[in-house]
Amino acid sequence: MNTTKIYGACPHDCPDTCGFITEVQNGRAVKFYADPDNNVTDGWLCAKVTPYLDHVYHPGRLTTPLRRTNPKTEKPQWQPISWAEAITEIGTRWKQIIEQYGAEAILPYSYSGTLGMLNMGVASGRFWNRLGASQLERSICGAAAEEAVNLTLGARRATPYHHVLHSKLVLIWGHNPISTAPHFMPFLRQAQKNGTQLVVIDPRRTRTAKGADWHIMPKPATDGALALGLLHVMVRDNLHDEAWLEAYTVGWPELKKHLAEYTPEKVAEITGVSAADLTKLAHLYATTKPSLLKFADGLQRHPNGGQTVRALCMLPAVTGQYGILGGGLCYSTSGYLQWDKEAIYKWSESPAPGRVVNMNRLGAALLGEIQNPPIQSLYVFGANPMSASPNSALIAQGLQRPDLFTVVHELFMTDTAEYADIVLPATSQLEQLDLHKAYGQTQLTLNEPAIPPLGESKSNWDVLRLLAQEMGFTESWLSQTGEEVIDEVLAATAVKIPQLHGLTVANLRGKGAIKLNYEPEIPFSDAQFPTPSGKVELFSQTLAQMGHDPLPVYHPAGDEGGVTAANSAQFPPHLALNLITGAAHHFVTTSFANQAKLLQREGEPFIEIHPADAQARQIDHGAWVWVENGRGQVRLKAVVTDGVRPGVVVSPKGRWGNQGDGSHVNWTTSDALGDFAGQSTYHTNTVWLRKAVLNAE
Ligand SMILES: Nc1nc2c(c(=O)[nH]1)N[C@H]1C(S)=C(S)[C@@H](COP(=O)(O)OP(=O)(O)OC[C@H]3O[C@@H](n4cnc5c(=O)[nH]c(N)nc54)[C@H](O)[C@@H]3O)O[C@H]1N2
Ligand SMILES: Nc1nc2c(c(=O)[nH]1)N[C@H]1C(S)=C(S)[C@@H](COP(=O)(O)OP(=O)(O)OC[C@H]3O[C@@H](n4cnc5c(=O)[nH]c(N)nc54)[C@H](O)[C@@H]3O)O[C@H]1N2
Ligand code: SF4
Ligand SMILES: [Mo]
Repeated sequence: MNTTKIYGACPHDCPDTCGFITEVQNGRAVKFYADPDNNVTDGWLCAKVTPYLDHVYHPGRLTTPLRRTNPKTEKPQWQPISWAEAITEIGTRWKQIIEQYGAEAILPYSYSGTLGMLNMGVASGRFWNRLGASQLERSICGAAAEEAVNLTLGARRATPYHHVLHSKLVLIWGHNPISTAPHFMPFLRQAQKNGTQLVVIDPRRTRTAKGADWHIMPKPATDGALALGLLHVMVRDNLHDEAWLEAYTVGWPELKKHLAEYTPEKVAEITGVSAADLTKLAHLYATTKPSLLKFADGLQRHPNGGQTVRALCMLPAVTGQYGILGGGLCYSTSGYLQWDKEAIYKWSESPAPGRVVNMNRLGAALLGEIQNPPIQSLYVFGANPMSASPNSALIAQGLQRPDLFTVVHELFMTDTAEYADIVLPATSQLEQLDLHKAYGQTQLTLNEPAIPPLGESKSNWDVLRLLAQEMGFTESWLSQTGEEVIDEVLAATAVKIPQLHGLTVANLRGKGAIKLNYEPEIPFSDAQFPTPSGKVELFSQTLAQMGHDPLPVYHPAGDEGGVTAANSAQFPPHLALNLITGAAHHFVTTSFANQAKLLQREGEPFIEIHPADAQARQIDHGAWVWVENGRGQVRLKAVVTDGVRPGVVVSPKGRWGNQGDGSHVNWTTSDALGDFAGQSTYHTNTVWLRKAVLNAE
């Protein structure tokens, strides 16, 4: 039988952006595996994506548009409808809403279901801008860190994974790459075999921490103080690189003065890390060169996350480690290639930008925080806010509004889709064209459709083209094919990034990933920092102008936990715990948490609790517990372990309520915003635990 091999790219929210190959016979994918020639993927895919055909051919795939036939307060009932009916109905409702309230009453809500340039980037820009819809502040993930790194270094550039082979010390800070950036690990393990030391800083003994030489467990959200304490010791003990600081930074005198207050004793009190350990780590980091600092976004999902990341970025500067092979910072490569904004968004041909709605405040926004006009329609694609966004109870309440017209474009009947008026079936990555850059490496990978769309499913871009036509928009950039869009964006971006010159969909076909080489390969080894001063900004005038402290400061993070006078007896302060809900090993946020084999491997929804905390609440290992606060509750199975620090409990994100008993960890998480960029603050989450009666309540 005829077999074709099609190259693709993993679209999920992961820095690795692996290349893969699908073998197709008679329009059906029969084999799926890593591209052996891709130097990041290196012949293997992670546990989540290896069984991808189970995802693509999952029996729960949506195959036709659906219209809801009962109230949104009830279990949904659906009637299959044609695409023509669905599009007409959406267009009719939107025209009425625009006439009565204006286009800002429509809110598109998308995030990282796919990271493709076409189906995420262009699909969340062009059509919505032309419509004049509300703008979504996309701050659920790493907005504060991005801003902190950009303001300090001028751009997000990162050492290639393999440079860790040159590091003598690796400091992984609030990051769990075994689960979240798996292709970094073989390089790290090789380095460790060659003698590189690994220090992990995380309140949880993660899979990554288990392989460390030294695991430090600070109190959550105190890392800013920890970093400032390390810097204090370095300066006190004259381990800093004065010459480097003078040549390549601004604000060193101010920072030096500011560090005086972060004494080891005070920092020990704040962080729970002893003064002796703090001093030891400061000496280790400052004297073992090159040393690589690696963090991602989990660390900064706290109210003080922006300033925390600022403080961390000072470490390589104070020790003169930026620009050194095997040293510096490995955060994100996103700054190397930014698509031409006009080609993506078409602002110059659209009405003035609509008002901005912070995605972390979805529930509150739907319930009246956003007025003039109120949100009357929500269009969700590539996101699952009922499971992934914070404070689920409020989102559920908002989505139940009878006057809200909700459209959800999805592959599956997610918790969010269950609140839709209209559900539209989406293609999977094997059925759609897209182009992928990465945030952990610098390859560019074309994803070619390997198989025809399942059922009547359509890609994000194809649906938006239909909607543009329905709304009467005649601009050619709203009717272009995916291939035409990608070619246009490539050509427009090549003007500034010559590495893209001449690239088109046609000539990327059949090639897999191509590596884009940026100069210099060691980030900042040319000592060019694209900040306003051209230097590392220890002191940031820009931050001062934005009303922030221009020096990295530590402020304690707090969460009222929704505790009110009415329920305060139920939630006594001395029994409060901080719940951290980081990445699950077998899901990407909520993607894959409906796949039987992966669910089985992840096990029952659990919460890790320290033996002392378990004992104080009479919770036995394996018991079901209610985890609750004033926002909501979730039932989880207790895992009693010293793998979390006392006072901290851990339960991974990602579960769907409709696969279990209705709730999940985000029923407890806070929708308060962080210090920078409207950042989410999931991990500052005060909860209380109590035994669930008879293990079955
Ligand atoms: N398997 C898998 N991979 C993923 C994802 C997934 O869901 N599953 N999600 C993807 C996405 S969307 C992202 S943004 C990245 C995130 O990548 P990471 O940042 O590596 O992942 P997280 O688990 O969110 O957070 C990392 C660690 O931060 C720790 N942490 C939380 N608060 C603090 C703190 O105050 N101090 C310190 N020191 N540590 C703290 C947590 O315990 C956790 O172990 O991963 C991506 N990759
Ligand atoms: N408690 C807690 N919650 C968190 C976090 C945390 O650390 N703790 N992390 C947050 C972070 S870092 C992130 S990035 C967010 C991610 O939040 P979301 O972007 O909402 O991510 P997912 O939950 O993976 O939902 C993506 C959805 O898009 C769908 N999808 C995939 N591909 C396509 C497509 O091509 N078209 C369409 N129409 N749909 C598609 C998938 O089926 C899936 O249901 O979650 C956040 N949620
Ligand atoms: S989720 Fe990450 S590691 Fe897994 S296949 Fe996709 S890009 Fe690779
Ligand atoms: Mo994320």
